[in-house]
Order: sequence, then structure tokens, then C-alpha cells
Amino acid sequence: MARLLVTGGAGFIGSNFVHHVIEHTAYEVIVLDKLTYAGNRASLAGLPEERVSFVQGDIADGGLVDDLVTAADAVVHYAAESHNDNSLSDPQPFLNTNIIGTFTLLESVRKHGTRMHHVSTDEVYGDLALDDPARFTEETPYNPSSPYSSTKAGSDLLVRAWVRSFGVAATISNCSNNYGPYQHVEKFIPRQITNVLRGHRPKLYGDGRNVRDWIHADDHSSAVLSILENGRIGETYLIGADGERDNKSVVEAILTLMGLPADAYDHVNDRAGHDMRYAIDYTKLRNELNWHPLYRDFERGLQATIDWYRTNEDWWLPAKAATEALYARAGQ
Ligand code: NAD
Ligand code: TDX
Repeated sequence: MARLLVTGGAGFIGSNFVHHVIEHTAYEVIVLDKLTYAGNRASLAGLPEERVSFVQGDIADGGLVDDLVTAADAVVHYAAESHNDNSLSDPQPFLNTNIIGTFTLLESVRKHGTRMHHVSTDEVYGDLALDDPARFTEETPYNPSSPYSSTKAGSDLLVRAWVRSFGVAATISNCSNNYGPYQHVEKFIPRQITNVLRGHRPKLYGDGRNVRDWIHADDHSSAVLSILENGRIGETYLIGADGERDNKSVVEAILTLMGLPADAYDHVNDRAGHDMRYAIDYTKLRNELNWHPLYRDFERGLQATIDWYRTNEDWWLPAKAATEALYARAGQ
């Protein structure tokens, strides 16, 4: 395996993965990315041109996908419409990219016999009650809540069907909430950090009791690489890092780390259908592939992320005003 085709490699997690691959392996990478509002070429700046090439295009473009799959030894599929709030205001792009785009990739890897890893989310499992001792496992039934998570669930099921019916050599991972550098300012943690950096107050949906299970994007990357290299074909692996936190305490931690009173935030309208809690049991990944997260101290990871946004204003400022204008329209 020498050359990887990485879809969505100009997005948050995809670009973190490309940086990780360049630092930790000898692979070459072809990035295929449509550069939607969420994609940013600057996220790949500084990477060696002899190992990373970039193609702007749509994963639903069968001809283009076929050409690129032919040139690759494996496909790592990150491209997606990824934001729940957007899926509530305009679901259509989620169907086009998450469903039709994944189908297009599957047809191409089927034709060429190419190894594929499909990157998905824990949101396909729905949510857990706050007092439920359970966490998601690979056996948890699918029960998605939003247009985003239902299209991700649909894409996972397509992958499973193409493995079983056509013998496609694919694996799937379902990861919990990521944080780290290069995350779009629409998402929870960067939105609050950049609000504070702009002199504005953080915005908490509802009462803030909702729990997310945080993992650093670099740990997600090492897990995906490990599954790509050593995972069993046809298997699903959950990825997490024992990072359960409620949203209120995350906002308070950001404010405290940035030298402000912990209660200097606003409560805003809640998200429709807001999932209460996600929690990942990654025993299978740990036991089968001996994978472990490196970022175990959330406050330290958060501080490094705050520092990154502080020193990379050029990267995020162009998207900030438009993002906040959309939220303002929703009372958020
Ligand atoms: P993102 O929105 O930051 O990036 C998505 C990238 O895909 C962008 O660069 C965008 O331009 C590109 N893209 C969108 N539509 C495309 C298309 N039709 N063709 C080609 N490129 C297209 O998303 P992210 O947060 O980096 O998520 C990446 C993947 O990881 C997604 O599949 C998502 O479901 C999954 N995931 C995300 C998280 C998280 O916490 N963010 C957690 C688990 C899984
Ligand atoms: O301003 C905000 N205030 C707030 O309280 C925003 C943007 C969010 N929230 C809440 C909603 C969620 O409970 O914070 C939590 C995290 O929100 P998001 O960053 O929008 O993430 P989430 O909806 O949990 O989904 C994320 O993790 C799973 C990614 O966006 C998905 O792509 C991934 O599949």
C-alpha cells in the first residue's frame, strides 16, 4: 500500500489525517475534496508536494472518482456534509454527498478491487440517557436522529452491503466527537474559542447538560491508520478516548483557560431533536489492534487547541462572520 486517496482531506479530520500520514508513514496521498464551505486548502499548507497532491472535485462524480481510484492503492473516505445544524436547515446536500457520494466510491472500489476505509460517526447509534450505564458498542442497533446522522447511517449500511454482496474490501469506523486544529468555526469548541477571541460570549444550546465523548483529532487519525493497516475486512471498529463531558463544563473550561469568569456565556435556543449523550466503548479496537489514545488530558488538549486558534486567526477569521450570521438567524 503506497498511495492513499483521501476524500475530504481539506476538511477538519481529513486534513489532520493527511498531516498524520505524512509525519508517521511513507505513503503518498491524493486528496479529493470539493472545497465546500467546510473545506480549506490552507489546512494542507506546508506538506511536501512530492507526497501530497490535491484534486478539487465531487465524490459523486463517477468519472473523476474512477480515475483517482485507479491511481490509488487504498481509499480513506472522510468527505461528508458533517454539521447537524446545517442538516436541519437544508438536508439535500447531505443526501447527495453522504449517500450518493459514498455509493459512487463503492462502485469504483468494487470495479477496481481497491481497499477502502469508511469513516463514520457514533451518531448513527442515536443517543443515550444521562443515567444509562451503557456505552455504544459495535453491536448497538442503528437509531439515528438527524438528517446528518441518518445519511451517515445510510452510508454505513451501503458499505456493509457492498462488502457482503460484492466482496468489497472495506472496513468502517464510528468515532466520537473530535476536537483539535483546523476545525470549522461552526462546531462547538472552535465556535466558543473564537467567540472569546473576538470579544463575544460563548453560546450554549439549551441547559448544556448534553454529553459528548471528546477525542483529539490526532488520536482519531492514528486509529484510522491502524484499522486501515491491520483491521479485519468487513469489520466495524468504534473509536473513542473515554472523554465524556457535558457541554456546560466544556464552555466553563474554555472560559477559565482563556482567563474569563466561568459563567460568562449565554444560553441560546436548543437544537431540534438534540441528542442527549454519546459514549463510546472502544474495547474491540484496543484488544484487537492494541490501539490507545495519546491525548488523555482533555484540559491540556483544549489548551493546545485554544493556542492554535489564537495563533491562526488568518485560517478561521474569513469564515467567522458568515457562520455567526447563520446562527443569529436561528436564535443561536
Ligand atoms: P468537515 O465538514 O470539516 O470536512 C468535510 C470535507 O469534505 C470538507 O473539506 C468538504 O469540502 C469535503 N466535501 C464535502 N462534500 C464533498 C463532496 N461531495 N465531494 C468531495 N468533498 C466533499 O467534516 P469533519 O468534521 O472533518 O468530518 C470528516 C468525516 O468524519 C465525516 O465523514 C464525518 O461524518 C466523520 N466524523 C466526524 C466527527 C467530528 O467530530 N467532526 C466525528 C466522527 C466522525
Ligand atoms: O454553539 C453551539 N453551542 C452548543 O451548545 C454549538 C455549535 C453546539 N452546541 C452543542 C450541541 C452539541 O451537544 O455542543 C455539542 C457539540 O455540537 P457540534 O460541534 O455541532 O457537534 P455534534 O452535533 O455533537 O456532532 C459532531 O460530532 C459527531 C460533529 O459535528 C459530527 O460531524 C460528528 O459526527
